[in-house]
Amino acid sequence: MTDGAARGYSLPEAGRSEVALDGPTPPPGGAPTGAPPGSRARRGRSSGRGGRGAATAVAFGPGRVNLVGEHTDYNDGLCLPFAIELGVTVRARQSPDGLMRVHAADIGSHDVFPAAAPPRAEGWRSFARGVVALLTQAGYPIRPARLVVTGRLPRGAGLSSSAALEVALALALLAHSGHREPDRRELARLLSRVENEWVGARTGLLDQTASLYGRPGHALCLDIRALGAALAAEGRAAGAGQGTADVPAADPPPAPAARAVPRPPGRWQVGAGWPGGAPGGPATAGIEPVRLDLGRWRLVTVDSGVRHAIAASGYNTRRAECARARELLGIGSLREADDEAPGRLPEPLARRVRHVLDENERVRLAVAALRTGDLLSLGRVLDASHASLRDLYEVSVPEVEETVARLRAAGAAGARMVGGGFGGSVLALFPPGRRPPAEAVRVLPGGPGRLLRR
Ligand code: GAF
Repeated sequence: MTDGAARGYSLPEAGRSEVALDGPTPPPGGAPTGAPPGSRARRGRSSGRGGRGAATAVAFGPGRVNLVGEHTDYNDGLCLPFAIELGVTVRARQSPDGLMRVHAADIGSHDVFPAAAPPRAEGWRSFARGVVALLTQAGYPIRPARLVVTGRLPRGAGLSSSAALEVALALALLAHSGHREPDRRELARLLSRVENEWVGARTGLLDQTASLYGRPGHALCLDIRALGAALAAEGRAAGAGQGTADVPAADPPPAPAARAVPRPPGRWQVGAGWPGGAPGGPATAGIEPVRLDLGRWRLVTVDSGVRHAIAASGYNTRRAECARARELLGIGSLREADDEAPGRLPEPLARRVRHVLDENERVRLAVAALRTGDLLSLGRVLDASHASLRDLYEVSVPEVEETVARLRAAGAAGARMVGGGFGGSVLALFPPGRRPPAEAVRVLPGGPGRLLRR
């Protein structure tokens, strides 16, 4: 990682110094594994305004893989991510001199800033500064701390090292400062604002929600509109999902030829909440765990080798295009767009909206495929999503295409780019008997961001 990296936090040498705390094993005394994040059982011990902080607080934030549902989160749509077992760990201890001191252990990089008023910075430094500033603003003043960051997630590889870092930072800092953990949906929003306001990437809620709500053995069907509506109904946040506050529309790029992606048939209702009666009550509306039972099949990721820095990539342009499409359609979010909406828009906006509509549908199809154990269909959904991201949303690059082709040639039943695009990793689903390439990394659904020690 360079100091100038716009987004995609990582510790490139972490593979050589993997921290024992990274991983799926819940710590002794950690949050009870049966309770969903955000439920009472998971909340911290001290008061919401800060009590006696922990002398040392250690927290883990997982990265994520998104099975399908790309570029739908900021359009109030559906996504199907899972938290992975790899992530970032942050250790917070008392600062000797009243300043925040951050040490990114594996890259030997440091930062020092006043906790009460962090100044702006570039690159990786903007994450810790932004988390401290926004937590303080939200009524969680942060005690000066010495922070050590370690981890194993590759930067810019589409596995959301940024959200992993933000989650680990927030959980460690809250515990160290003696604060009870806020509602995790609100925490996800706050951390997403770190990206928007401090890093310059107009990202949505997908990554932070996946990292905060991961559940071993499960993917999470996120309905961003339902999440926002539940928060609004509880008086916790204004508006519905993330599609309403946007950047101004950018000049649309020239339109290459569109390639139609077959619209998947059928509908499937999501939003039933946690199985067994939503133990977290309304706290879990819009977040539905879906068993990821792969049997002898394997999900792997392969890094395309192209780093993607979201703030600098076309991501913000895509988001602006969606905002413009909404404006032209006279709707508050693309979730309200009907099937004919693309026909009422100029290119490339029509293609962008077509992708969003189809991608929401693909999330429904993927959930249905997982429920029925139809992994061949899941593979086809991955392929269709990739084609749409390449041809309609236009966020692929040649190296990603080569990686997809290589994985398919190796026998993958489906392969697609993951994350914001313009580089990063490719996710592939391999049936039994087919061997992924040597550099492939198996990804398994792990638990949520959590305190490892306090
Ligand atoms: C990135 C963003 F951070 C997410 O909010 C999401 O939009 C994703 O790209 C694309 O689905 O990971």
